[in-house]
Amino acid sequence: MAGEYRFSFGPWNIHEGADPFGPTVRRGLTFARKLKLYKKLGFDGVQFHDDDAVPDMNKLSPREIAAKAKEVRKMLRDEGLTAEFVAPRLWEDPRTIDGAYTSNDPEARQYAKDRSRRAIDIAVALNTKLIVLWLAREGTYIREAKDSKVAVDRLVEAINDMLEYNAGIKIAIEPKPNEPMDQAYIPTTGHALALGYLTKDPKRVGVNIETAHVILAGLDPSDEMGFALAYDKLYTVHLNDQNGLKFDEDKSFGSVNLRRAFNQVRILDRYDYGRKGEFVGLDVKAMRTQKQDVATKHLTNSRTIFLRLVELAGSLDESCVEQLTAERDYEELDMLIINYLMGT
Ligand code: 3MF
Ligand code: MG
Repeated sequence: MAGEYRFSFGPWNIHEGADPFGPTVRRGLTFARKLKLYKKLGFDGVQFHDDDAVPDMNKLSPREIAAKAKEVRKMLRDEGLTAEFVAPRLWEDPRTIDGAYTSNDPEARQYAKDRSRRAIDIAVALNTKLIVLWLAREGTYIREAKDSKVAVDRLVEAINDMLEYNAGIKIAIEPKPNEPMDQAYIPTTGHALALGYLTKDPKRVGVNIETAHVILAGLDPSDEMGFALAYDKLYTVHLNDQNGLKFDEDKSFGSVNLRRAFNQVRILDRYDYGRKGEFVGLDVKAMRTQKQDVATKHLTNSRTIFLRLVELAGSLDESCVEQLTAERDYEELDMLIINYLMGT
């Protein structure tokens, strides 16, 4: 299926380079300027946080929010772009310092539910059915601060509220084991899918698997993808790369471990990921050292590496793989793959 893939990224992937220890190092681009870059860079889909589409949405009424989002839909149409998903940004508000859906404060939980409904309104206006939930602050810094059983009940309650609010939406949970929290409640694909099965409509709850988040959990991204594919629950992906157990790096796809990237592409391609309209989503950041006029290379590089790996996955001598597998000569299989990726 090489060449049939459609790619997406979020406007936050073109960024100014601030990190926790230093200020911005590049000029910011307006959302409209960013949109103009998508097609040029080879991308058809736009991932949204709710307030990427409608800035300052907490100051607006539901009707005003929907009207603003419709303007964005027109901007997308003018550029020939599609909205892939909308994610409620629940982690920046003073009310959600100690969690949104799992906060100990009932007012904070209510805010999170209301804000999620507004994110759904925005998705409707942008003509997408997919909602992504990155559960950023749903966890703890210390174990005693929350009750982990109650936290899961509350997550189910919040997801049910969204599923009931709109019967057409699908929810992709984006698991991550830590950061910003010390321990997150939904750290892996298995947790996310199991959570989905506690809701009123498990048919509509799946996952967004991000490479770096899986690595932070000490797991293998292609195996996590296989797990979700077996459940028919891989609604989208956030491809990137990660150099070991540290903060979430969002490096270009395949830039740290080419073989690990190859195996992700191989499983996606083998099971026709994308055929039901799924996007190949990226969640990558340019290095802080990158200068202004070349600060989109992380996007084009990731896309190029993905497509190149699709070709490689497609022309791997599978009969050789099968034979070595049957013989259980995994040392030789190891060498076959390494030679293949080295182009020798
Ligand atoms: C954090 C992330 C997030 C989510 C995004 C969409 C800022 O580690 O990966 O990116 O992907 O909020 O859900
Ligand atoms: Mg992500």
